[in-house]
Amino acid sequence: PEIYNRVNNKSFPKGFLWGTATASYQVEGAVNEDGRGKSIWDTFSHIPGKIKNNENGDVACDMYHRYKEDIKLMKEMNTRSFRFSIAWPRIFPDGKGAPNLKGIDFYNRLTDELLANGIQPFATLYHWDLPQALHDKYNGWQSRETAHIFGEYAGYVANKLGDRVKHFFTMNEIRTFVELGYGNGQFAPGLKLDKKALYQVRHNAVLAHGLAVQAIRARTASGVKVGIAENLDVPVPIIETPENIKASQLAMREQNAGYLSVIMDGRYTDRFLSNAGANAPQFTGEDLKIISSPLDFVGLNIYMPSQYVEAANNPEGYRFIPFAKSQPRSTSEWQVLGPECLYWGPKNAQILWNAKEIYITENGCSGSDELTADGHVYDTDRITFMRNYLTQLQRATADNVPVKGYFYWSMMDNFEWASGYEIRFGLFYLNYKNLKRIPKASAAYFKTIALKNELV
Ligand code: GBH
Repeated sequence: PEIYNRVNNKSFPKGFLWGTATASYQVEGAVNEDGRGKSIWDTFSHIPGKIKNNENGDVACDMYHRYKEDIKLMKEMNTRSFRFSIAWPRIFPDGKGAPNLKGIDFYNRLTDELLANGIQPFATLYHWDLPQALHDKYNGWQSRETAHIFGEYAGYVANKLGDRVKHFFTMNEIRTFVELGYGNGQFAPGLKLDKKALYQVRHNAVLAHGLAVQAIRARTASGVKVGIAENLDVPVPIIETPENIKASQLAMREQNAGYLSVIMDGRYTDRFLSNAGANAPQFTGEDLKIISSPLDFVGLNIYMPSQYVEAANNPEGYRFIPFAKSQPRSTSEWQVLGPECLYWGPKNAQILWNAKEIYITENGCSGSDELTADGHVYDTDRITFMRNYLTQLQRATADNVPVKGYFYWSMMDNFEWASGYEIRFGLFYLNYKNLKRIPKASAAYFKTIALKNELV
């Protein structure tokens, strides 16, 4: 009977927010305009061999100049929210000190244009473009000083935009920029730190998040909401028995111990600290209070199950099950497909952390996306992906999990970090020769869902 209800109730809650997401370095371009400083991604992407085909974000989608046209496309697609990020080096070219007013002016214009078109702005303060000056002077996230400077920057921006932007995310995916930027060197700044130094970077980054939450609250009027957009590892119960569901919850807390768990729980788990041993970060009780400053909402970036999991008679209480070789995948090497993560991620976030307001801040897949001679992109794979994943999200909302909105990643194809422009996630196809935006078949699909507020 439960399954019968599930397939027949297709609607999302009233007021559910449909939107798309982007990030500054991936879409803006205009890297030398209006006083923007350099970020670690400008440096990194210009080092030969770091990025597929040695591409970079110098021009990207040129959204810096084309945002009005893009906002029209968002509106036509029936999306009523847009998640973008603010480039720290546009605001503070050296990371701190005197603000660059032309930088803040760009985000003022972007915000005003969104609101004039009935689209709610959701602003992320850090999507990985750390000012190069802070890397040079303080070793970036290796120092606590950077965490404090981030707090000041976040407070400044929220103060300037908070009369119109009502939702701020401190950071996007701490896990990703720390592990890939400072652990395996695939992302900027390209470091491979030893274990101890890496634990300290993780800690400094979550501390920076907490300091930003406090600064935003101190410098905005009530009505401004603060959260984070974190890359949640979602262990999915292989079979949905009560024992396996319990195991998925134990596993989820541990898999996110250095990130969302410490932010939501205000403590590192015993297992996290014992695994770290002598490499554990230096921190104080006061740090933990700052890190766990209460949030108004939680943003979850969910693309895949981290693993499948089952209950086990071992000290952990769970065991991971490896993906089958033939598990469906996208064109991104890392992306295994398993739609149930869009149910279990928010569901277990509600159970573990009592989350009262959840947004899916990113979800999407990359595809082969070929432009036909007559100008179409028939991305049937992406439509199938969305239908499967959104079915699980709808199931979560029907189960009273407080998911308030969904942002597809991404509004358009863009600079996919170390994969350059080869990997495409967009609802709009980017023709990089002339920068034209071409709606894919999935854009029409999303438009229908957003209009009806139900699965189609
Ligand atoms: C998001 O990360 C980002 O927020 C966004 O900027 C990006 O464009 C989008 O996804 C699509 O990738 O190479 O095996 O070490 C998604 C989570 C985490 C996926 C890091 C890729 C690298 C795995 N990402 N992961 S691996």
